[in-house]
Amino acid sequence: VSNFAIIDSTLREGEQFATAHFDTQTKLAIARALDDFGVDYIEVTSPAASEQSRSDCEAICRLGLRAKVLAHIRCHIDDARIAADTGVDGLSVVIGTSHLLRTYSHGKSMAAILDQATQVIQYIQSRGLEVRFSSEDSFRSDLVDLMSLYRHVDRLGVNRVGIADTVGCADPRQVYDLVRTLRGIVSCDIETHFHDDTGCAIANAYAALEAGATHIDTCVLGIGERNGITPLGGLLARVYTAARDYVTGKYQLRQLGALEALVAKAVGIQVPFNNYVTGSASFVHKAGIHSKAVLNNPATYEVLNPEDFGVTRTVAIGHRLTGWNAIKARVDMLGLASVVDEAGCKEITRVVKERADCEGTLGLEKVDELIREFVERQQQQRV
Ligand code: HCA
Ligand code: CU
Repeated sequence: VSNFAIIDSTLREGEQFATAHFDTQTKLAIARALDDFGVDYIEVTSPAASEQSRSDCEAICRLGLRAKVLAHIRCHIDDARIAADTGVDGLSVVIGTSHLLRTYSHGKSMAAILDQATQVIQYIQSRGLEVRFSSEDSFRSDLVDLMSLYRHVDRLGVNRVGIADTVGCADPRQVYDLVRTLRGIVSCDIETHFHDDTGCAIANAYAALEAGATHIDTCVLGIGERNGITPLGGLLARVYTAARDYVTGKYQLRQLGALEALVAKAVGIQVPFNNYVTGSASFVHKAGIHSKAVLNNPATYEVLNPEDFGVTRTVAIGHRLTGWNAIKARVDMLGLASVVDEAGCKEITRVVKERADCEGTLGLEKVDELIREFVERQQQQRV
């Protein structure tokens, strides 16, 4: 899993998110932030979608980013012509292949899809651009039809084929099997795209990497159609556990929080409390047993090092599950180690638990106050 490229689709799939509407300045800001973060590709909305989409695509290309810019298009020659003139590095072509989409969406047979794909791919190649060919709803498409289509486009010399779980129905085992099968059929790169309707978007992306996928689609915060796709931060957290040096070496992980804040603001949402890495609760340790161990060695209850991602851990101490080791760490932090011994810490812990039992969780200031009151009482007794 330690050699793959990220195709971030916040400016394409993400634009399909319920509350998204990016103006030009916002698109440019997001594109720059993605580039600074280090994603390999930035995918943008089809320039054929609207006049503004077309000129915004050109503006993004003019930024001269290190990341390659891809325009997402329907498998249609008119869309390809418009997109090829914008200055993008490549085109991501997609067409629905499942029976449902062929019947209720575009109405084309597999033979007609093959013809159309050939025309569009050859046109894009004649323009000297990178080309990816992907099928929508891959997991509900006929396997034999799908594989013969991919074999055909691979022979045409596409740079990548893509598989998409458009409806979020696939599980990691199915993903592994499909990508493995495809790996044996095409020689080009393999891109994958996973929706999160049933909570498998990160696990599926990871399974795809294990099976030989080379490119993964993400969106910042996982935004996209319905409840979105594989989140950029969550995917990197997952891969980090297996290939830390690769992930920390390639991506500016410390910028994740700022990148997410930018996108959250642009679409008018809050970063969820349980968001991977950057959620408000993601590095809060609470139970006394956990706190003690984390204070001794954070690896006991942390599989991600928050410092690598530019976030900090908190050991919550003002509650009834607290422990004296956690209180002692606070005492030390306040520079009171020489005046509060172990017995003192245990006494303060008893008071914190008693207060929390009747008042609920105590803020850090309240805990500090209880520590200082204890110190004062002790000093008075000495006088
Ligand atoms: C879409 C559908 C898509 C395409 C994915 C791809 C999907 O909104 O056009 O191009 O690989 O989920 O199938 O996002
Ligand atoms: Cu999608």
